[in-house]
Amino acid sequence: MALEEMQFWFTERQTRGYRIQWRLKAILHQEKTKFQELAIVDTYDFGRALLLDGVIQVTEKDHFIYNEMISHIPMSTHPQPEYVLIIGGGDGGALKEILKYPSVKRVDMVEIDERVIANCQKYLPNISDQMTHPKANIIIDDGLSFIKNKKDAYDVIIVDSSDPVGPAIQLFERPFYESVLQALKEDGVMVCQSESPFFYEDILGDVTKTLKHLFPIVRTYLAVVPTYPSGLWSFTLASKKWDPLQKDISILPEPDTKYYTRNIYHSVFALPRMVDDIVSS
Ligand code: SPD
Repeated sequence: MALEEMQFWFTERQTRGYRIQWRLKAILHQEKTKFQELAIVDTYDFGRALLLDGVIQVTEKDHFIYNEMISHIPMSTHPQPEYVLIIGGGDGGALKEILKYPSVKRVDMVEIDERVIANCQKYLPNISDQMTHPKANIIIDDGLSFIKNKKDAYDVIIVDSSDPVGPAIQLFERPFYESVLQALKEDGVMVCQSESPFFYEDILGDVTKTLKHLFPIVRTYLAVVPTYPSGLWSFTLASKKWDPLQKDISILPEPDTKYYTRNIYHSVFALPRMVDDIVSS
């Protein structure tokens, strides 16, 4: 047997015809939780990674790109974000970014699977280390049932979900977005991850259409996340009052980040034609 074949590879299925392979140093932990298959693996090129149902969610090497982009764009769009809700986000990466804003008084983070939190705290401490911050309020609950009872409660809501399969399906559907609308204050801003425009244009298109029915301002932006399929990743921001395209970037804060800067704040909304076609149709 050739040496290459004896090595230890994990295959992540993306579509019926496309898979990504990761060479692993070790599987550090594996369990079936109440909601999903969870694993923490140690990869050769991306460090440790969290997998849910066989899909990479976050890696030590590039987590900062996704977490900064899902957090700083909406946080900088709102002039004074004080009360923030994260739905999902059990690795704690988005929470860590949000806590960089001195205006924040409390961050509620609602994660359905307590095992995600426990394992990220144990195996990915560099990402999850702010979960014990005094302003962080960690709630183990289903995102949809939690948000249904909220009204005019949040300045910013971040939907940091896994792909729309398994427990995250409902976070891509209209009843959930209606509850988000109701839970936001009168000038609130929400953002969700809306998948790869390259592989999942139907998801990005559907999310955009649904949010345009509910919010006066809907903007798509992009980032390059190497560990997600195609690398090109979309986020959809919906706002009741503040339009990121009208923002004066000279007044934006410049938080301590590795990817986000206030100079890219506007540029990420400039869409390639193939993406613009998806969200304009
Ligand atoms: N294909 C994987 C996309 C995962 C996006 N969300 C990850 C959430 C990590 N907090």
